[in-house]
Amino acid sequence: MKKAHALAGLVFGTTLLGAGITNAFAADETLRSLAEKNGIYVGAILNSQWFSGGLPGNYEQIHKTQFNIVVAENEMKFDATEPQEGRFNYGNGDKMVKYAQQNGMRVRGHALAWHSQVPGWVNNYRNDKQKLLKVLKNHIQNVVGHWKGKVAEWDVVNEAISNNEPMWRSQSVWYQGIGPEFIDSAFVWTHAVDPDAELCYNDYNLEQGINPKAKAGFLLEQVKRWVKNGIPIHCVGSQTHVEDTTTDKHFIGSPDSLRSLAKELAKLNVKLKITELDIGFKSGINVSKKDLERQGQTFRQYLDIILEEPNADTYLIWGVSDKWSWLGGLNRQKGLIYDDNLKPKPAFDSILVRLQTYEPPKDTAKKDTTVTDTTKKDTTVKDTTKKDTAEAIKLFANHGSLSMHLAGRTLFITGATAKATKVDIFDMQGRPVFSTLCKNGAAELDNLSEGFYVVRVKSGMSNLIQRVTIK
Ligand code: 9MR
Repeated sequence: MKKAHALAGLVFGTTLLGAGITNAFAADETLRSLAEKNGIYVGAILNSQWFSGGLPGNYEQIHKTQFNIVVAENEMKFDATEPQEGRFNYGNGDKMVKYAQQNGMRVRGHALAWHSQVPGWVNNYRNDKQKLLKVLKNHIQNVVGHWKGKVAEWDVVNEAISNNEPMWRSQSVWYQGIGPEFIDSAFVWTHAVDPDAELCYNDYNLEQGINPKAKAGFLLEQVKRWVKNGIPIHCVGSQTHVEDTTTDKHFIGSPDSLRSLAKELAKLNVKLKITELDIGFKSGINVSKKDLERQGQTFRQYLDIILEEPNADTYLIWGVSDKWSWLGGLNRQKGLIYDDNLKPKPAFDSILVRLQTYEPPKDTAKKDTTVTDTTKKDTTVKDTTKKDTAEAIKLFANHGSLSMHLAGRTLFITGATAKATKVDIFDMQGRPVFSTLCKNGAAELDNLSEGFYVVRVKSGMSNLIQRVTIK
């Protein structure tokens, strides 16, 4: 279309505004602003490289713009915080807590009692139950005490169930030396130090069904027992490290299975959180655009659990960019939502669009993440994130004054700063439908069938997203 036509159309388009565009969304939305609108937390770890300043500047900018919850990849683990007996090292953890406070983010603590990343000196006490009890208690008292009021939730116990059989993980130093009651004790000690913190049991392969032979089925029985016995457990963290498609029966899981776990936990007043999500492909295979779109749909299906289940509030991804991901060690690749160059992948779009299009059922109130008391009368959890959030978003979202108007099937764009403006159309599930470059202020949407869509217009650093009705 020639420029003169585009301008004429713009006036026309403006007069028709309202016929096509549903003003359901504000411009310049991020995962973070939309997460807050939906009353949930959406986050990603800070990769270990961040702590030593080894990441490009846009990594941090993306992180604080898009996410409202953070966890350290390795820096709050036992070996990092108590490398030598009784000598605590909080440097890296403090750095992350400061970053979170400055950017109005919630902090997750990971992890207190875990069989892995335990320093050698602990293993020396493998056969001394009394000493191991003292070691674990002292660790919890110091670490949780140090970050009391700053770390909003803890993975108190991580991966205590064996991988494929429904039983305790017998190789754990804590299990071997103390017995399964190390779990009960760890929760009680943590709660005693910080009664306001939300306390989780965290594990993987929990998306594989809740029958007694599956890991989640075994866990569910334990959670019932803990709740009955008054053990202060408030949440189950499902790590959700899954493979895009797999034929290995040990790894076949589904969002539906995880949803059924959420529903069972709701009966016990316990939350479900997705804490370490990645959806990898096998290493070495060629990953096509179609594969990445399917991956996006799986990300969206797991997000639906968090949006729709009243006792689910957190969607945390185990990394930002495929370039810095632990997945290679598992023979998987490309499991995150930004590519190696920190460009958003189709999975990012699926999540963004789903956060925009989700409408809670009419009779349900918006989720309130400020109230997280789920089990005990005395465990109300304070929310430390909300107040700075709006400010942080304003600070870091660098957007222009783009606007769009739809007239019939022509989309008119004003305020674009870059030479070419990219227009992406998604369906209401976040599936990409159509993309085009708009060079003269207008784009034709002739090929779309009637219905609701989400349009994203990108011009340089500016980003505008709106829902449209094509008639
Ligand atoms: O991403 C972490 C990686 O850098 C470490 O080398 C690894 C060591 O165990 O731990 C990774 O994080 C794990 C998390 O702490 C617990 N769940 C599984 C995660 C991926 O292995």
